Amino acid sequence: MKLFIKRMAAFAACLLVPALSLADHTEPGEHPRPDDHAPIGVMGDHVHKAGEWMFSYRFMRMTMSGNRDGTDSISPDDIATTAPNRFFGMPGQPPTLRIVPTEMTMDMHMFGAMYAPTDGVTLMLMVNVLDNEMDHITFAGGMGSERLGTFTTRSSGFGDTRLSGLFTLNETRNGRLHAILGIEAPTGSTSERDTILTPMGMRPEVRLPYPMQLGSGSWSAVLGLNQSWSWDRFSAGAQWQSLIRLNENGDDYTRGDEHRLNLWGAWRLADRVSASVRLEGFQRGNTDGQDPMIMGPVQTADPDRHRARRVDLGLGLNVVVGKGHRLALEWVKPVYQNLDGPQLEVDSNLVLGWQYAF
Ligand SMILES: [Cu+2]
Repeated sequence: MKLFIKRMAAFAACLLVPALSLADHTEPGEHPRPDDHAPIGVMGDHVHKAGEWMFSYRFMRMTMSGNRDGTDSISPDDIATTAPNRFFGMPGQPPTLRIVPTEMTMDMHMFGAMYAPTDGVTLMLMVNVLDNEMDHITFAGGMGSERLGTFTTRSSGFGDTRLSGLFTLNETRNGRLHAILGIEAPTGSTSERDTILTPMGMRPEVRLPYPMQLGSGSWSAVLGLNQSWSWDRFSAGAQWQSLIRLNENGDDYTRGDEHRLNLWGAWRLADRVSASVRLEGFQRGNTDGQDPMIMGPVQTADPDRHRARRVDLGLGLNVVVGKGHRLALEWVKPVYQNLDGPQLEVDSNLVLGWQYAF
């Protein structure tokens, strides 16, 4: 799978070079506005004209570092000595969390296709390839602050796949409102395994906790509304999008629903370049039910330690590089995080994207 990811990245790079060289062969006025599309971290923000196609590739790297309980930071030593283990009482389970995640990197390669059968309807398909890595500290035995060692778990492969329709509801000279209606299929694995280090010094291979799994295992509905406005040098948008789980998965649990509210503004700095500012409110619920194969003195194995509420600030750039080609970049940083913890907190999210419409 690592090789596959490298090949896809090389493929994307091969596409970027001709895209950039095309930039010199375009007449003024022949290309669309750079801010016709929202900041690259927003999905389903724009529609296409009848018969138009668009292909896109996004690379997203989310970095998580350090832990939080509510809005307060909590150290690994405090977690290991004070945070209760929900599995305590079962054979070999200590009273507190003796394995503490310290960092996580989530790389997502997102491949998208859009097609508009009519002016009022745009169809969108999104396929993800994920590459996750999580670092941990293992504390020795059932109590105390002595550290036994560290270990890293990894998982990679296809995530869940999303098919949605964007339906224009209202269009005025300066604005457009569309509905987002879709379905997410459970194509991502929920049974990834890797080797861990236990507080007793053993190294078994186990099913990884929920945040390291690649998919939700459930079918989900995608619902949303998107309003965009544009004026001469300025544009703005607002979007609500929710992911609602429709059924319990085959491993006896349902991941929490996700809700996002986005507001953005973009300024055209030049004919082909726009800069953007975005605020996103994000909420994810706890996991309902429990996978009987996931158990251990670690916060990630606890279904009641997944809830997150966050406000993120994003700074972005959109560039039109040639006829139909766009490059975009966005850097996103949380300004508020409230977690059912202890839980790893988001440090930053970087999104790079290429889009080609024809
Ligand atoms: Cu598109």
